[in-house]
Amino acid sequence: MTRLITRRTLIGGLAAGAGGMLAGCDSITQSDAGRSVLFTGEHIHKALQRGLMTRRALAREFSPEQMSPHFRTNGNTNPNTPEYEAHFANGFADWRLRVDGLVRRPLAVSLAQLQALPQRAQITRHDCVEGWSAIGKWQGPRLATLLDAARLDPRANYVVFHCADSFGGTRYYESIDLVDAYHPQTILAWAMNDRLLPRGHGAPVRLRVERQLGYKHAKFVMRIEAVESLDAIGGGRGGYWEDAAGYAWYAGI
Ligand SMILES: Nc1nc2c(c(=O)[nH]1)N[C@H]1C(S)=C(S)[C@@H](COP(=O)(O)O)O[C@H]1N2
Ligand SMILES: [Mo]
Repeated sequence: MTRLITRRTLIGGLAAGAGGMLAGCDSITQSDAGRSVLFTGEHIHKALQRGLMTRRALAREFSPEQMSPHFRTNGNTNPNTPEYEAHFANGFADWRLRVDGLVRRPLAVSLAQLQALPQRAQITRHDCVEGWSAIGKWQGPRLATLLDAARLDPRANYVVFHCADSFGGTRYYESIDLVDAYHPQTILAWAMNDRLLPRGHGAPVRLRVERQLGYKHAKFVMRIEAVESLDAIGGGRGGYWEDAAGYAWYAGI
């Protein structure tokens, strides 16, 4: 698959560009060719910086009065497995969110621990590719907090979400790069509209990645895996709908 720019390569690229510009500046600017090379370098530098700034921009947040009176569910609304039912029946007391893959300290996090981490709440608009939107309030810890606690390996480029539900025997999965993983509004929501996340919306925890379309917001997240490449995940396109229906991996809005 096409490898989109990740935080590491982008920052590496910017640093290399800046170093190149400083070194040997005087001799290069003597010639017209040198000036155009410099100009091009600066141009690329600015374009990269602009791209990164765009990716880091916040999604619009709304006021409580703007919240949708009804927020519909979509896709799977219940994993329908005995394991999930058992977890649901006892309020996910024995459930653990695993954080593993390219991390130095794999984690198994309880719902109570997720609730005890520093929280972020946001009222945002969810846009589904099928043509509906709804405004809701989401609360949970930032994904960044968990990835830092797990000590993400520098080789990691993507974060994969493994879910409890399936379509025709294939578990739902999604992935994002590190720019989105560390975006301030990217949270693991265990609360919606000031209540525990309902089953249909992905209990006990679902991803909110506010700069992207609805199908990226994985529900029923059981495991978070840090990987270097998406090639070995499912069909290699980084997500259930990406593999099954050719949806775009980067679904920016
Ligand atoms: N695990 C899982 N996550 C999922 C889906 C799904 O079927 N299974 N559907 C996606 C789609 S297409 C949308 S629009 C949203 C719907 O979220 P909602 O049910 O809270 O409205 O979840 C996304 N995440
Ligand atoms: Mo969707």
